[in-house]
Formats: sequence, structure tokens, C-alpha cells
Amino acid sequence: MERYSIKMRASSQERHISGAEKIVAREELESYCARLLRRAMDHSKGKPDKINLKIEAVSEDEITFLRALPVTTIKTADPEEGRAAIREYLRQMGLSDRADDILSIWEKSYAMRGAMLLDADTLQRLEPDRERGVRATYMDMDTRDQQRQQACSGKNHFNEALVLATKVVNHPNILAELCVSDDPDYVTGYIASRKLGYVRITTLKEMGSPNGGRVFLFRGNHDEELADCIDYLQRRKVLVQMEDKL
Ligand code: PML
Ligand code: MG
Repeated sequence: MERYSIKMRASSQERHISGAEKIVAREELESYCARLLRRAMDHSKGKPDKINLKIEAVSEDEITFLRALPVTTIKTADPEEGRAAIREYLRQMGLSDRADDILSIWEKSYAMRGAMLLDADTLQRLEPDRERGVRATYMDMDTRDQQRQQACSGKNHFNEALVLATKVVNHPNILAELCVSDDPDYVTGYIASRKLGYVRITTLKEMGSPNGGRVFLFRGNHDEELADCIDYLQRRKVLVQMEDKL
């Protein structure tokens, strides 16, 4: 199948407003470009003065197909309860003595465009560019799932995050991902790992807060394994089979 990657990025006076990406079949290319454009123009963070659409051909043999992580939901009443749930999962992963530090370092990711890559054992930051962070890109749900999904012009936080988390935690050196949205009107976040699956935490911040960001917890050597991990996150193409998740 002939496929293309589309990346959209919108900003106003250099301030990030919205970003999204797709990997779509040739026949869908124009219609997805229009949808992403509409999405850029219609965002709660404001009107963009610059929109970038980048389109690249993707060949079939570059694509890795993955199954979406299993999903569970933990209902929490407020951000404090949400953070306590995250702490408990970090404890289960053997990281209890570092859980508080991980939670406070996570806050530093709020100002970054990409994610923070953190050594899970030493808490050393591993992003080559700390301002930008590491961006997980070149992933989407599988084409048949895209056809099943409706109303793609708006953002579906859950679907997009499940696709991203599935890609991220499938690298053998990623222990887990933590995420809370930077969208002011979206307070659900998650912790994901190969072992836990994708655990949604319904309240991780106060409504109205623009603070959000991602941390990828890494375990491995800082030479080949780190280089391979960053290459995987930023360049390798992944399509995720959503099965019953939509
Ligand atoms: C984002 O806005 O990019 C992150 C969305 C997190 C979605 C959490 C969920 O609903 O499962
Ligand atoms: Mg956002």
C-alpha cells in the first residue's frame, strides 16, 4: 500500500498551539491534510499565525505493526489522588525510593515541546536537546482502524495517546511513560509500560491548567542502547492495531 506521513504543527508568535501526525493511505492524503488544517485553526489554545504541514512518503517495509496496549482506568477525584496512583505504580515497578523525585522532575517537562528522557535509576536526563526534548513521532493507528474511527478532524486524546504510548513502551529500554495533557480542558493522564499496559488516571491536574508533559523512563546503557532508543522514538514508523479499543 502506498502510504504517507503527515505532520502538522501550529503556533502563534512562536508559541506552540497544536501538533498532530498521521500515516495514511495515498487515497486519504488530501482529506487528512484538510482535517489537520481544520484542527490547527480550531484549538482551545488560540488562533495560529503559522501552520506547518510536512508530507513524506513511507514505504511498507519500514513499518512495524504493533498491537495496542491493554487499557485500564483508575478513577481519581483530584490531582493529589492521581499522583498517589502514579506513585503506587512506580512503587510496583521497584522505583518507590525515586517516585517523589520522578514526580517533581516530570513538572520540568511542562515547558518542553517533546518528552523528557530520564534514566530510571540515576534520574539523569538523557535528551540530547533539553529544551526540545525527545519527540515520539511517525506513528498512527492502522489504516483499517482509521476507517472505523469517525470525526477525525477534532483531537481524540485517548486514541492518539494510546498509539503513542504503544510505540514508546515497545522499545526494550523504555521502562514506562508518564503523561498529562497540556490542553487546559483535559485532565486525564496515564502511566504506561509493557507490563502494566496503558493505565488511565482520570484526574492528574486542575481543570484550566495548561501544564502538561511526558516523561519516558529509560533503563540501559548510555551508548548504543540510548542511541537506538532515540532513533526508534523519533524516526521508526509504527502502525498500531487498535482492535477493540475504538
Ligand atoms: C495529549 O493531550 O497529548 C495527551 C493526552 C492524554 C490522554 C489520556 C487519556 O485520555 O487516556
Ligand atoms: Mg496538547
